Amino acid sequence: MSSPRPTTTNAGIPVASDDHSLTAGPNGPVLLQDHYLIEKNAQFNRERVPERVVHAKGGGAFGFFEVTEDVSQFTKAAVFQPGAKTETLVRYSSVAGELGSPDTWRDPRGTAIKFYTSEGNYDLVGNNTPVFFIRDAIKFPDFIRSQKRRADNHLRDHDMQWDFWTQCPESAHQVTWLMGDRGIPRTWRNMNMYGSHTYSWINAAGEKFWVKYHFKTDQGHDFLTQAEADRMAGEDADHHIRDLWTAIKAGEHPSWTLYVQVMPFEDAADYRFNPFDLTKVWPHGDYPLIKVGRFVLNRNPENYFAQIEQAAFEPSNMVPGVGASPDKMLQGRLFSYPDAHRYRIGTNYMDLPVNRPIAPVNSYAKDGSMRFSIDHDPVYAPNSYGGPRADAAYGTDDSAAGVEQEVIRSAYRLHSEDDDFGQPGTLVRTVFSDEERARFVDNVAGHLSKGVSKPILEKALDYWRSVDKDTGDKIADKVQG
Ligand code: HDE
Repeated sequence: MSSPRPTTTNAGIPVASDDHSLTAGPNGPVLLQDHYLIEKNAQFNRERVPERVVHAKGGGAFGFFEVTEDVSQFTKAAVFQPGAKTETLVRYSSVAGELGSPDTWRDPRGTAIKFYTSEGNYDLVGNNTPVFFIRDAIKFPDFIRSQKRRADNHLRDHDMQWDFWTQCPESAHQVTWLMGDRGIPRTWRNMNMYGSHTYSWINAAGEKFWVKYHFKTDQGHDFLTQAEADRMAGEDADHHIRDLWTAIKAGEHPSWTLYVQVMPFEDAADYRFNPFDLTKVWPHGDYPLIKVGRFVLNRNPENYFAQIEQAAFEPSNMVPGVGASPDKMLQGRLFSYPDAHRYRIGTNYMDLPVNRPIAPVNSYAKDGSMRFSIDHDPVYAPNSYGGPRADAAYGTDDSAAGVEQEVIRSAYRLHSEDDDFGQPGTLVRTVFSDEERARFVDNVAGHLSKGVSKPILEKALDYWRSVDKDTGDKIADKVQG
């Protein structure tokens, strides 16, 4: 019986069978002539692209962002103008684990957002915590290697993790978050998203501000205890992917409220903390949260590979009205992400449907492997044939103003209250509840009790006593008792 919709080869040619290869007689050898068999298996061998070197395991969904307030005095970006509604994609991820690793390992969670704006794609590639482990991009490969696997036995190793952390005391703030309740969110719906870095905003009059983004979960914060997470790792390693997918499918659309902290441009020079140091927050008492709008997820991907695995986020995608800052981590990331995508997905990754902007692309890029777009003449600039022209009006957004002129390798200039242990100490003493502090002590002690050598353990106990003497002593009692 003829099929109304026959299977075809990739060239669209109908094929005879998906069950039997072409052989010389029923028991005979397979013929090289069966090019469909070859195409099918060759394609299969090439189904994977390299997994992300960090943030490999994740999931995501589409939705929209709607501006409910008026922040036009701070930025001219179309995506943040009153009433603007923009299509979005978000990808959540854990950091250290590979593609198949359990969603519930203790780890920060990536919260990568793509806004398909009328002025081009705006990517805000953040985490579920407002700070990070290090403050200079040159340490990033070392940091990540200490969190992933050893060279000899291919195992993750707590000794290696604490060795790095204790020698980089700027990690204390993020490690405190990590060992607290936020280290294992119950679901992705139950966590906040942060831009983490300081960015600049530019308004229509050309005035600049420093800004930090906070997306507060409307579902409420919730977490898994270490014991719950350990059990879940065995029962359902895909717990977070499943939760988001199932909620959206059932019509429960999770949402977040976006707030920003805005610092007047001139405040940066003398603020009590270095405002560009990614290991620090700006206390809300100094710079209160200003509401901007609502972020909603309402559509599951149709194809995980095409829309999530091949999604390419890059902090360098900033639209007019948004700019960089002198944060050394952000500066490093402006290079790293497009570089990762060119290697991992291919030169023309921006042509893929999930990465393609809704705004017209008038770039002079052309050719390269797997070019989908049909490029037209003129192929060079400047030209006399009506090709696109760069516009100096957009130049004001580029400067990470505040840059010092001298070319040096140095630590940040310290502001009056800058140190590594002050903010994590405040977090433990005044933000954590008594119950969270008790769980925190258990989490750290549990972590330090697995495979950490004596000298590194001593360093780790000093580290925690520097964060908070009493908490450090309690951790020491648990580990040594
Ligand atoms: Fe990333 N990071 N990162 N990172 N990161 C990647 O990009 C990197 C950092 C974050 O869902 C990689 O496509 C450097 C901070 C998220 O697709 C890579 C530095 C924050 C994701 C990379 C950092 C992040 C990544 C891996 C130090 C939060 C997943 C493959 C300067 C504020 C995005 C890839 C997604 C992914 C580099 C630090 C968040 C290698 C060099 C800080 C959410 O390019």
